[in-house]
Amino acid sequence: MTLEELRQQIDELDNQMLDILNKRMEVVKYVGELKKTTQTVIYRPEREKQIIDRLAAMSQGLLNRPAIEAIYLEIFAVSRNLELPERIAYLGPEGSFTHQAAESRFGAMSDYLALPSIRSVFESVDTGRARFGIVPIENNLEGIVKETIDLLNETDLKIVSEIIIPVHFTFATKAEKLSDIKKIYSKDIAFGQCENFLHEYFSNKDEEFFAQVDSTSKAAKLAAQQPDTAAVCSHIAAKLFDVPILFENIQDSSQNRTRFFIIGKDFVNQRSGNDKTTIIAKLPEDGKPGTLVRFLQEFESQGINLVKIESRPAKEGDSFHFWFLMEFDGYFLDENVQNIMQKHVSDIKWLGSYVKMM
Ligand code: PRE
Repeated sequence: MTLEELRQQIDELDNQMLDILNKRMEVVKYVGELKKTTQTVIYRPEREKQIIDRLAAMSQGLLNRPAIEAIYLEIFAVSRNLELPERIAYLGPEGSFTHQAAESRFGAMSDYLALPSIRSVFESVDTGRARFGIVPIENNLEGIVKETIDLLNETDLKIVSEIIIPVHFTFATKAEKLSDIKKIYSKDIAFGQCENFLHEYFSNKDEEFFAQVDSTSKAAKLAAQQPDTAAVCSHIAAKLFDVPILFENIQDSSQNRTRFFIIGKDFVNQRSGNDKTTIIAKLPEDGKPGTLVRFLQEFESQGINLVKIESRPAKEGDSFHFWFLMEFDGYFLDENVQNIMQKHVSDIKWLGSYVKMM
């Protein structure tokens, strides 16, 4: 077959696809109208995951799960915008990993708001300036993001969903040769996570050669303005600021992943059957040893799989009081989860139950 003939086939298939997509959007519009009359929330992460799971399982062609996911997340983003345009706030600047996480879930079409701090993302959702906010919660090498946990404690916002993305760093520069580079910009954490690469190529450089800036996207912006410098930054930042990528995946560990929360106001997910719940527990300080152990044992006796526990200082008074962020498998209305939540009504703050992404 000739290229012309193959392209003709593609055109015919595209016509059919457009027709089907338009039909899908007609149905989505009705869903939107129905939701408006019943005042139901537009974004349903558990339903989106269910659709992707089903299609990935039945796909018999060349499209694998990541490909299906990439295509469908864009379709869902268009659908949601058709139902009701919703603004998404994220911890900026543009090109940050949080931006990458936001785009991975809300697609290229959404209305985004890049904000300078985690607190400002919480505030924008709380005041209704944005419907959802994206904030980092933990990195598997660096640990928990304390500011996010503290704000979940302080505010009444809920966790809508989690996003887990692999953290890949790139080395981007406008310089022709490595020997032309006078300075490398990046964030402290990024330098730390790419030590082996930097040591291999730039071991003879002094400390000033490695210039710390606030974010990896700022690093990319500076490297775009100064051709004799380089940036250790995200792929999305290098692309955004048009800095040629010289090396991809320069991080020490290929297991490097960051988990983000999508936060929302007055949001309750429906049960998906594969859920995780996050709570804050403030146990009464009765001075007797074993309060925490007894609390944890209740999870075991209810058959609940506890997956995370992080302690945070209560910052009250002058003694060492702590509260805990805890995560476990299950939905908040499951009977065994309710057994614990009812018993500890005044000790537990429920932060959300949402579909598990890993
Ligand atoms: C739809 C769109 C947005 C939701 O996040 C989930 C699914 C879709 O496009 O399939 C439709 C819809 O609004 C819904 O099923 O509730």
